[in-house]
Amino acid sequence: MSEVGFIFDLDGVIVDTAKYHYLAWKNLANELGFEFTKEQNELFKGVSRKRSLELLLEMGNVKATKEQFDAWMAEKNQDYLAYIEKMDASEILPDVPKVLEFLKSNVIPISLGSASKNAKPILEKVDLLSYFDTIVDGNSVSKAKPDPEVFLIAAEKLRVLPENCIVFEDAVAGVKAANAANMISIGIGDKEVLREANFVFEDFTEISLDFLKKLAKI
Ligand code: B16
Ligand code: MG
Repeated sequence: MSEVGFIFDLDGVIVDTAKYHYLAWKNLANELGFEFTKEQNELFKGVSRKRSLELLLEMGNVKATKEQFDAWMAEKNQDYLAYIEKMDASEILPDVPKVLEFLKSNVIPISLGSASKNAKPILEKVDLLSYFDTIVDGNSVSKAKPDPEVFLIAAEKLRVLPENCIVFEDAVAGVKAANAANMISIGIGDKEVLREANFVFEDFTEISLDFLKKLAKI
């Protein structure tokens, strides 16, 4: 049993699927008769599909019956999956494989901790699934980030104490969830936006092997 465990968010950390979520939500908004901007899409990062549709309908001032709501969620996901279908390893964010390889070669357990219900097929598409000892995603949790549930389940599955887990996150809600789980939070993105994180890097190219070794206690 390893002393430490590493947990990766998916969208915004491993791949940039936010652009496909954006296109799919925009298509739905346009169909419902209103615009949806990239700035508005920022609010959807790390947020569950259901909560995202609630926000979208609020933005467009659209009311929905339960049946309509479910149909629009399914429609958005169908649309999103068509974009995902075309993904390949070229969409992996810079230096992610280098970090995963380093952890794997040092036998450090790795988990995914994502809100997405499509996490597994995406990791398969970009050929990274084999690096993960366990996958905790939107199918395994009942409470969305900033609730720590997703990361606490990941720690349990990795059999590592929460305080010995390191979380990579690009969303404010995700950083809050990692902090609430009593884990080390590493923000990937803007220092101003992710100021609650213990450390923040623009991307993985800024993270040195020395820093990883310190985190991994090796
Ligand atoms: P799905 P993450 C999140 O992924 C996305 O950031 C968010 O925009 C999306 O609504 C959510 O997954 C659910 O995705 O519709 O595929 O279940 O950042 O937690 O990896
Ligand atoms: Mg994310």
